[in-house]
Amino acid sequence: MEKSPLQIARSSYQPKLPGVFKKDVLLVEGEATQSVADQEDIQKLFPNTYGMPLVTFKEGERKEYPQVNVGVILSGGQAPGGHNVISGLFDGLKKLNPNNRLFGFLGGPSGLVDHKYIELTKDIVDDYRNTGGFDIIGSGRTKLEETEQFDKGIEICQELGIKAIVIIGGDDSNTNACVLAEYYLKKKTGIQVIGCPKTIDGDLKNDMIETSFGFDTACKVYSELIGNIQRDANSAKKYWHFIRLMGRSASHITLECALQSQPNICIVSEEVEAKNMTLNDVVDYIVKVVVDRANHGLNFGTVLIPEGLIEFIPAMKKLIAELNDLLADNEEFNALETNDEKRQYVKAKLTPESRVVYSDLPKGIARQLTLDRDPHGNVQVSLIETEKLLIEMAAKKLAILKGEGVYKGKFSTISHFFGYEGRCAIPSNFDADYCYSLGYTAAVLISEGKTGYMSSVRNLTAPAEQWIAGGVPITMMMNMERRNGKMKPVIQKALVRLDGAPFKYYVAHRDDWASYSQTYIYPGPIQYFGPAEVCDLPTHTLMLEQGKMK
Ligand code: FBP
Repeated sequence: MEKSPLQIARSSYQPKLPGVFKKDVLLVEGEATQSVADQEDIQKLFPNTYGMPLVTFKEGERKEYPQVNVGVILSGGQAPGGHNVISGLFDGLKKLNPNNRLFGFLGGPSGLVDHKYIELTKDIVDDYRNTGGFDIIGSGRTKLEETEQFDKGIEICQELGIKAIVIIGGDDSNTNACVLAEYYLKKKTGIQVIGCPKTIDGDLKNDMIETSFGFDTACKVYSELIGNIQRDANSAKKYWHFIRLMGRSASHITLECALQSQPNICIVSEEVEAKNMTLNDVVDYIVKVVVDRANHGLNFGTVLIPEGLIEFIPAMKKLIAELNDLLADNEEFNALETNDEKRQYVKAKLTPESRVVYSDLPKGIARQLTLDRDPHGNVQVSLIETEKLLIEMAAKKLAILKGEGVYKGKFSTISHFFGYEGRCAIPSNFDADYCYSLGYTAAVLISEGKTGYMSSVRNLTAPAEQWIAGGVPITMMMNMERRNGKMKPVIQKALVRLDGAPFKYYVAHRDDWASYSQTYIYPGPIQYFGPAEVCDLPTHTLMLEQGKMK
């Protein structure tokens, strides 16, 4: 494998671990837990893994851990740091018992079902330390939900002597991890399942999981790009840049990038929903800022748009929910050949309210809403070009205002979508350390016989030495939600909280950022070598949430 000079230098970076792992550890059980909501339903569905205690570690005596073979799966979209979870897991397993072995299932959860795997040896792991991407074993979005799939998993685990599986994934994949853990306990297979919180989206978080890995690096990459665009905009003074950012539903990425770069406009989907705003209201806000700036001679600016926006506009949300139910396994619809036939079919089946909304959308956007769902039943929002829709609508309104003499500026636009650019970036120091710690913690949880837990590392705005490692029962994060037309137990998604410090900080500053005063920040590229205050900083979101930024 050919390597860049940075990759060579970076491969010798030794990620930091929570201080407790410098010594031998003792597992400490805390209080029994319950699910965030729908306790009765979740307990019924998970009789063996419900209510387990939180666990942490403290210094203990040296113990002999029995030899274990472990399998690891990377699941869902790439997020910077996945390779470090694997290297932390590998090093943790070897430290606890040098005869421990690690197998990687190839191409995501399907590797477990189809029995595709490799043994991850030191040579292989060493090649991927501190690198971005999931290419060490590949990833995939196969949903593990059928008992036949679980049974195929048992077969391969028995063949390879695997005693535990680590699933590195987002909320849906960790929901699957929990279902798998429950099934393996029920069947007394002795196979443990541990989850690790991954997703650039930042929406897998709660009191025990302060952030998902990859969020830090991805936001830093996008913020660098936004900063560069802002500097260009401020130099040329001729374009409005509409920048859509990944993040599926929650607006954490968009908000974090706004905190880092201070754009003129940032739309937060959760606020749009809470204020019951229509698409027109969102466009009116954009138009107001464009006109104000134009009145001060500034015909340029930046607008950040979360990719999930469309799903948060109440009327659109209702439409999408109807489409989700209508299109789930709908062979009749799938058999239709032309876009026009599909459009007519959908229109005939929608409620009158949603039919109006659907019919009013530009055809391209309406079609994007009926494209294939992902295996978890979600609309693939990354395919919906909301930034172009907003540009089109804003341009129309501005033309009217121009006709009325209210607006005299120029509205030249450029659209961008940042998502894939950041998902495989070389992990920042924060993600490199956090991921390595998550993997290492997973190894200890396995050796301590735990199953149905998510690896947890907390106190993340303190130096790594003071991070708190432990495990959280996955059932604790669950509630019941409607998916593919049925009620299902799933990990509750963490949306941007409007009473949270990051959003409040944004609200306190947004008028200033929107105005003619120059407030752009240019964050620059991630730094891997240099002073800690430049290289090791966590996200603004975490710092604001933990009172480390005012
Ligand atoms: P995960 O939830 O699996 O981490 O994926 C996140 C994400 O990057 C979203 O931000 C985006 O909407 C989606 O994946 C894109 O999916 P795909 O990789 O299948 O194009």
